[in-house]
Amino acid sequence: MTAYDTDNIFAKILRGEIPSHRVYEDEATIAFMDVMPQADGHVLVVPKAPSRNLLDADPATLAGLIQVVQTIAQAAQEAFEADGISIMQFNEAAGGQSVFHLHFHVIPRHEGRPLKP
Ligand code: DGP
Repeated sequence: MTAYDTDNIFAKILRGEIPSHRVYEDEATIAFMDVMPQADGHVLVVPKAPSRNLLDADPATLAGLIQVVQTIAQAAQEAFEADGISIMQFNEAAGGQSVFHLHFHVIPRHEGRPLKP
């Protein structure tokens, strides 16, 4: 696998070099609004540890991360009165990944409302 690149956009957000609208932070994780939301309330949950994607993440990072994903999903469902929540996660360009720092998408969904392209 390609090595982790410390110049990726989420690494810059984690270092505070570019702004983001943060909605959650703890010692291991941040969550912020996606700049290209596919639906209202689209949040990205990002570990502070430098993993390129799911394939090279350590189990402890993943265990903590998925708990935050659940917390954000519950909050998003309530805040946006969602009928459902989509959790999405992509690995490598061929798998749909465009920012090469591990992240989960948390997207509130409503009946009859498709995702924006
Ligand atoms: P992907 O790697 O395909 O799982 O998606 C990356 C997501 O990151 C995409 O939905 C758009 C979002 N994104 C890209 N650049 C920025 C940025 O500078 N700020 C924020 N908040 N989101 C970004």
